[in-house]
Amino acid sequence: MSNRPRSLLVVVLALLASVTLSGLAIDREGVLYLAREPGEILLAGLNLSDLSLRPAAPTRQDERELAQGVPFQSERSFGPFFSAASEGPSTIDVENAQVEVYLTTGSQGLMQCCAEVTATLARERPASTSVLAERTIITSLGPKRPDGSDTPVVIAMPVEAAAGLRALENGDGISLLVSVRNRCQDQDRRNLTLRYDGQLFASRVRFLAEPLDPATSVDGDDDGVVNPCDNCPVAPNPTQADGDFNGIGDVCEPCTFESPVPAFCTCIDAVCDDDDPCTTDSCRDGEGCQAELLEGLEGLMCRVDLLARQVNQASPPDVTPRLTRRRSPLRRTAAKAGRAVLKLSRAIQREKPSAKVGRKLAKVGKVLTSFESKVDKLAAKGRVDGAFRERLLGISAGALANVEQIRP
Ligand SMILES: [Ca+2]
Ligand SMILES: [Ca+2]
Ligand SMILES: [Ca+2]
Repeated sequence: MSNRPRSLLVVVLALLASVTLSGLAIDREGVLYLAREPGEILLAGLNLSDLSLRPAAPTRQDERELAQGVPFQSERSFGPFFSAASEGPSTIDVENAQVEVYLTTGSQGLMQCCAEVTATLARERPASTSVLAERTIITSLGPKRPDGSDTPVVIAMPVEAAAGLRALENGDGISLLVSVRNRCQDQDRRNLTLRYDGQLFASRVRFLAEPLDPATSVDGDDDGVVNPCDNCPVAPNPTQADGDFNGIGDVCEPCTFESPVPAFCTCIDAVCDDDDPCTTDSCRDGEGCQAELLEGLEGLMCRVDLLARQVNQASPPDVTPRLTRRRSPLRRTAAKAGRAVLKLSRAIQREKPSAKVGRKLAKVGKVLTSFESKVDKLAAKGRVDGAFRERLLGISAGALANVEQIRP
């Protein structure tokens, strides 16, 4: 007998052995290890392969290396790894799969947050391959660690295939394909190795009834970018948009009053201060920083107080030197407004008749109006700067609006 028919016979025998010995039913939580046992050929669908997925941890170490490396922007795959064919009808009724694979680069090939790893789980049937679950994540890959402390790439994925696709008939199997795209901006080719030995580097697929706790996940916000690579690990942002290129994703950028689009900032750690003491500043999700005007008596007191401070602290070029004197008409009128507001608030506090409150209110209005006309006249003579005039009139207008709100 020549060598060739004998080897064919070995394949056929191994094939029969695998079909009859290794059943497969993922109807509960379970693990399938990536493995390659020499001399053993598996059948799944019409696929013959020595790369297998098996319930028992492999007994020997093995690894696959992509000999040609992965060029920039290209994708290369490990596998598929095939399970043995099922021996009868069963259903994959778990909702979650987690692929854990020990991937490393060559000694110089660190891929810092630029390895796009895709895991694809499929049902293999003689006439068709149906995807059961697929997920891509952005992560880092580095060289093998000399002390063996490598950690696996973990890809958690819901099993979203329709019920019909989850049914395994006699002879169906499962496959896993692991693909890596090189997105590293240095554009260097990367050598990649996938290890699977069942012990230190137990590359495997876990089927889970419940997803793992997101808090312990390597991708806490489940957006496909692992925490150390995510420019906003607390909020899903698969595109990693970062409008101002500061390394903080838009969705993590604390809101400010200057944030151009409130949707692209977050209230977490936001410091909202519009530099106006007469507003209440707060941050609202989806709206960003918001300033609410103080209203009524509270607003009036705040604005008249602010007016006096502005005038008292004014210095050239806002006003001419003469207007910085203590007895300047602006300072006197502002002080008068302050006194009028104080009398008004006392009248309100002491619940004086509304006619009396009305008179105090009218007085405040009159003083404010006269303040405005003084500001206008001084500005016309060039003694008050245009921008400073605007500021003072803005505050006064706010105060007059508060007068209207208080009117009994
Ligand atoms: Ca993430
Ligand atoms: Ca994120
Ligand atoms: Ca940013």
